[in-house]
Amino acid sequence: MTLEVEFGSKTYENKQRQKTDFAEIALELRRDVIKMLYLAKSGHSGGPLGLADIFSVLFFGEVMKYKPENPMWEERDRFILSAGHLAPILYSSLARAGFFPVEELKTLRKYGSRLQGHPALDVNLPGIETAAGSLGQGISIAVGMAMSDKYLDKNQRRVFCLTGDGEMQEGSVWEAAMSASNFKLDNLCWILDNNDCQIDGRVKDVMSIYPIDEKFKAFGFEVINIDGHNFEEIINAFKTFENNHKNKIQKPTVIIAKTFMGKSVSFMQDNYNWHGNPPNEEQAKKALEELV
Ligand SMILES: Cc1ncc(C[n+]2csc(CCOP(=O)(O)OP(=O)(O)O)c2C)c(N)n1
Repeated sequence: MTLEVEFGSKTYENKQRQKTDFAEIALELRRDVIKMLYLAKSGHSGGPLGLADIFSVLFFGEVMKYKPENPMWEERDRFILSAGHLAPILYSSLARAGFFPVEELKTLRKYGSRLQGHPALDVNLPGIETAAGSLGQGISIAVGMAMSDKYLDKNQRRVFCLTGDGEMQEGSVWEAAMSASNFKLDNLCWILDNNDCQIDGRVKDVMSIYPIDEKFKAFGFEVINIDGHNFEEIINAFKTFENNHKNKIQKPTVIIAKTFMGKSVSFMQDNYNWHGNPPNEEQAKKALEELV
């Protein structure tokens, strides 16, 4: 019997929540990721699963300001997914936040879909601020946005940007880091997904980026190290960034989040072979059985 996949239509408000609420949302996001990847038959499973806890707080815990019914609201904070291949977790979060119908998640990577394998701009998917996928570029775009907010428009908006840890091997990210610090971008929150996995191995074995917190400190960042699966630590990290911005500390903030690729699916967790593969039917069934 083939696996029947339904997404339902449940959406969640962006508001202050208890840890148990975040756990419930993160579970829904992880289930979405498995269903989307199974239907798409291609794409990245591991990274998106590892980010569900952080995204549940970022999008549904009143961290970012946004209005799903008015995606281009002038006062919104912007989120840039520099590691564009992690798109499934962003699409799931945007759909569950009400930016577009949850049902559309089943079109991931299909011909003509607005949910391309990497975020695209020309498909006009609400909530997408820039195209991404060529690693190392999104963070520079985020720096440019933060500069224009702080110095040209002089507004109170913030820019949140997520890079992968393998992505840190791209030279351009370090130009972005140097610029963010040079231009005192206290409105920039850089989130580093530190799962120590990349496409073909452990980050420390392919080309080590460590000690990564010392490098960011040397570049002039306010550095916050967290367990990216501990809701209290995630919530506190974003609060610290909020205060850093309010207090105009004149430094960018980086949250270095220790995560597991494939988190919560036993046969995917901490296994880099799941960087860029979808589950087959049997694997999707098993994953969904575990994600309850
Ligand atoms: C400039 C560029 N080079 C190579 C790739 C191919 N690529 C996509 S994801 C990836 C690995 C990225 O590793 P990481 O940022 O750690 O992501 P994770 O494995 O945790 O999903 C590579 C090499 C790309 N998208 N862009």
